[in-house]
Amino acid sequence: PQHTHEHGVAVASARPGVARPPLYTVFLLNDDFTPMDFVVDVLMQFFTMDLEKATQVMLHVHTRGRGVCGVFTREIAESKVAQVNDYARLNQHPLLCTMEKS
Ligand code: TYC
Repeated sequence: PQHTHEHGVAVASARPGVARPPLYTVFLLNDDFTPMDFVVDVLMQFFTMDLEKATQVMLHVHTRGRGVCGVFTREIAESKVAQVNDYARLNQHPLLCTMEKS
């Protein structure tokens, strides 16, 4: 298939028939109750962001309503969504994590 070179140039794959899997974007949704530091912790723990990036994404979600946590294959995205929502509920916060096909 088409393959994207590291410099963004589209090149022909050396392995025809090897398809890239569909990708899914994982989002966090804003709410009025989940503490900001809990959201930052979630972004650092489940999406391997550093403190600065996690704070940036949390503030984006807080002001814009939702924000991107990352882009993954379906199984990984489903696992991230389930883990984050379970962890939020365990801590009695209404924080919601969702996914959409990219
Ligand atoms: N709006 C929340 C507050 O003011 C913070 C927050 C940010 C909640 C991001 C959820 O995904 C979220 N405490």
